[in-house]
Amino acid sequence: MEYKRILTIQDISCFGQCSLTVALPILSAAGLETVILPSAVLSTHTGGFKNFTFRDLTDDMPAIAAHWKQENISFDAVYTGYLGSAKQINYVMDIIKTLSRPGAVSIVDPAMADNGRLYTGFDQAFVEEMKKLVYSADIILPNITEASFLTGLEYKETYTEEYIEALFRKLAENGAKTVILTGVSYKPETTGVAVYENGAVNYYEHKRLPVGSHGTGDVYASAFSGAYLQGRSVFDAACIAADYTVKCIENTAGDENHRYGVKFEPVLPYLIERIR
Ligand code: PXL
Repeated sequence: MEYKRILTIQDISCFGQCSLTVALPILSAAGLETVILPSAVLSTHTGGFKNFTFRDLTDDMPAIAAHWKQENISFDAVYTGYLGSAKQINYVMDIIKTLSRPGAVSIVDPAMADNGRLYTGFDQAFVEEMKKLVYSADIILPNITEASFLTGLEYKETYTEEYIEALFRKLAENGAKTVILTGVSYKPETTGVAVYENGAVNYYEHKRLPVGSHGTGDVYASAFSGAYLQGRSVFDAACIAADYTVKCIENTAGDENHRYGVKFEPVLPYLIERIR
């Protein structure tokens, strides 16, 4: 396998098994040299914890990027997740533009919303900036809530294929290239992903576990990025990431004290085996 270097930009939630504490181990396990740029440092993630601390690192970004430029540090891929401020998104776009190697890929998870609502701390101004990053990226991984905020189409909890196709059409009209839409479910017992590539939509359906777990979007996007950068097709990487995420949820289900994240670490050998 080729040794590639990926930069991932997202927050450090010190406790809570999401964002960088998930992305760094998963990308490393995938065999990639993983460079991190923390967008913010929080004591915990914002889903279900009260009184979390939040240090925005927006103002550190230009100097970090300038130093990397001076050192001729560049990347085969940039993968972004939860970002700390609307202003930061311009810096992130500049980093992608100036520090990417020729042929590098940009992967954007617009981690800002779920279940029909924006995460605590985000507003419409943030969504407007996120649109610029999303529509300039090579591959995006929104969930249905994020796709509805990005397109302005109504959020629907139950829907048919027409709604999903309308989301893809609008995303593509606005400039999206390849889209992996997560959490697409037409039946109560299954869920899955819909992959839009070169104008065609393909589905990967798998069982739905009856527990909602935090951080699974980050597990999914990280596993996808690892598999894709190791040469899998977009669709294969989307399937591998889905199977790994299901295994992580299964490995956590039943532990009522562990609802803040998934126990993804013991299942890493499965992911490594699938990627190899
Ligand atoms: O998993 C997405 C995520 C990442 N980082 C922080 C979050 C969330 C989701 O709520 O709060 C800080």
